[in-house]
Amino acid sequence: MVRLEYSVDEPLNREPELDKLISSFLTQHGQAYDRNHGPIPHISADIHRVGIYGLVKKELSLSISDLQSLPQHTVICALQCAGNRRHTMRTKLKEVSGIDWFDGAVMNCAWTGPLLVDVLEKAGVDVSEEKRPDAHVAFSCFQTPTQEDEWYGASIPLSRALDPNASILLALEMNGGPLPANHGGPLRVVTPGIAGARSVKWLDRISVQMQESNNFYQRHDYKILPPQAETKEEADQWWDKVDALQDMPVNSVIAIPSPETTVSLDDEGLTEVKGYALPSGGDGPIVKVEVSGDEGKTWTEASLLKYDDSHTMFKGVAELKWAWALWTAKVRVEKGKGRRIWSKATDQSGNTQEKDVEWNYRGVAYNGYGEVDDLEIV
Ligand SMILES: Nc1nc2c(c(=O)[nH]1)N[C@H]1C(S)=C(S)[C@@H](COP(=O)(O)O)O[C@H]1N2
Ligand SMILES: [Mo]
Repeated sequence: MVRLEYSVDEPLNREPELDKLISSFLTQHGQAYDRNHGPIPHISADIHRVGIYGLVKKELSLSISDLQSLPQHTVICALQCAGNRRHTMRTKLKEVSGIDWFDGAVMNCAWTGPLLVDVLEKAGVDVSEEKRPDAHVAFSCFQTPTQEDEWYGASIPLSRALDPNASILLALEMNGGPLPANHGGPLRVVTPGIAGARSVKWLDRISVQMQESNNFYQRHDYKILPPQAETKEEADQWWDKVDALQDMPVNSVIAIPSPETTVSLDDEGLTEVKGYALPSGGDGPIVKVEVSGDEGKTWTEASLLKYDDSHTMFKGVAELKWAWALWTAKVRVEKGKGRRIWSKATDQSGNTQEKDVEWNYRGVAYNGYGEVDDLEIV
């Protein structure tokens, strides 16, 4: 029997303090958020296998050592819950349904394992060219029941899964060590640029199929419903009509200073602001972050911290297009109470944040300006 930690009733969901989160480019285990829809299974890597099924020429059952013997790739990418920043949507716009995430439901890690596309090619995708645009790759974990279903599952379009530039991994390692149980060990999917919900942990099965995963979390959650869906009953009319959320939007967050604190200006009348920024889907990296201490009248360009990988075990191995950018800026803010600072990120493809975004019932994909409120500037 697999040992379980936590329960369906009280799964482990937590996020780190923002100042700790941005203190290193690679998020260490222990500083990363946890998001679970059920208990955490502790699975032995010696006996775990993943099955590749569905529309493939040859079904496969691969052990962890089979996966280790395929070419290994390391990808540095952000993994973010679609509900990150939900608290801001809830407080600035109106009440939403879901865990009250602040701005810390994101981690930036180096993930290592075989590419999904290599494993799919090993099995041989058996879908005709004309059907490929409508096909999906579903990921399933049958280890434990979840709050809303008997299992956990998600899917992504087959076209994305087969794109060698999508860098989708079957991750066996996190930051150079074995994947910890709470982050999906011994095997999870990592879908760079795509909502964390699709990065299925404790992966049991990969299936090529013509329908999306029929798991609750693919079909009835993690979607940006239109604003007229205001109640659970109204939302129920919309789940089937709206596409599943895949790519996450460009975003930025201010980690320092903290809200409701007193901030003193330096000799030049400036204060230091720090945070992180995330590109939209595959449109990274982040190329610019701007910060305003006067509610958008003027903007100061932040410095993006350069990640020096020369002393790390990941030297030169990973491109940074999927990673977050850590940034720092000095901005002018008028002395007084109730001051606020904003941040605005732009990625390589020119996607940039707007001040406000439209409300949605589940409060997912919030990406209005990064904001820290209620500062007292002295
Ligand atoms: N099997 C399984 N995989 C899962 C989940 C889950 O509850 N069960 N949660 C998903 C969600 S919603 C997110 S945001 C990420 C969280 O990954 P983490 O717990 O490593 O932070 O895992 C995803 N994969
Ligand atoms: Mo999530």
